[in-house]
Amino acid sequence: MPITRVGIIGTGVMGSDHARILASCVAGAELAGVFDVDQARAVSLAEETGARVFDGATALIADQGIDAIIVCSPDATHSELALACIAAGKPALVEKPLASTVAGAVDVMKAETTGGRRLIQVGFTRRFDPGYIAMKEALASDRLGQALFLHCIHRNAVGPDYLTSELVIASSAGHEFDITRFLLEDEIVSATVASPRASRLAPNRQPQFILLETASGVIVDIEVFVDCIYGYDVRAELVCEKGTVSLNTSPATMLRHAGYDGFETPPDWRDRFKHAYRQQLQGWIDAIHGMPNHGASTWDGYRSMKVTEACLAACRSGQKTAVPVEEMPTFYR
Ligand code: ISE
Repeated sequence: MPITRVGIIGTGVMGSDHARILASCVAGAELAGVFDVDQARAVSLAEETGARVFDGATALIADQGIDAIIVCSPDATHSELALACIAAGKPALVEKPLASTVAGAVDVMKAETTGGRRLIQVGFTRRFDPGYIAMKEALASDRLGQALFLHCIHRNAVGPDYLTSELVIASSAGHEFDITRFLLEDEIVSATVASPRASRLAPNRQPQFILLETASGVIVDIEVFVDCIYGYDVRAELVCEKGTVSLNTSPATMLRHAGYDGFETPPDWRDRFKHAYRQQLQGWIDAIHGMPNHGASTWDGYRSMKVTEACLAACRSGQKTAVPVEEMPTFYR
């Protein structure tokens, strides 16, 4: 089996998680290099995993000992690093969002199309979650009839300080935009956003309630609340003509202890989507080795950015904002 030597740019929460998954349970890959602007953080991960420490993202991408790259640096650097990977002709798994603006996503799409090779996979991990996959299969089986509503809830225990109300849309709600497109195989055509008052425990950003319409006429509502305190809670229910299908949020075991009866809510997404993160990395490596790629493409990253920008405009205007539909380029079919 060929071995792909992977380099990771950004060794914070997600970079370290990917590194540990790669080092422990992905076949056909090895973690070969890491870079972080905080060198001490990169060194500590390198000591744990045996990877080499690089002193710059450019050096890591160009190095002959690195075959493929995972980009986990701050969101604002994603598109620039994706462009550098394309220029070097190396596959990259780029954490979501693909870019911080639609223009940035367009640049990546143009470069990839011009290069003539699909090199970028966007880290929309939920596409690898068994729950969402089962929802998609239930809809496709036609037992339920056509979809009418998709209800989504996205709650984090405590969001990081840098997450503003606006960044929450790209960073958190972006997952919901992508999973809507994945589940319904439909495009989002409009967005409206309303916000309640801020929680007194997180006065610097507001929760969001996003209402989307799809081209075929499905209504999608999304609650995004990144400061719910009690844990990581992601839910989805698809309401169709003859029934519904929803994510089962309870884990395999229930706990009864000291007056408590129920299941524990995971602290964050790494635990909740543990299986999906592994499948995503294995799928990415398998695709590099020639298997079909089931991950989100640059086109998917671009369409999510279009919805993000429409939501930002809707926040400012208080109006429903259109997301013009475009035909998917043949290159991405
Ligand atoms: C984070 O980047 C994620 O990917 C999580 O899934 C999401 O819940 C969180 O809000 C984001 O900041």
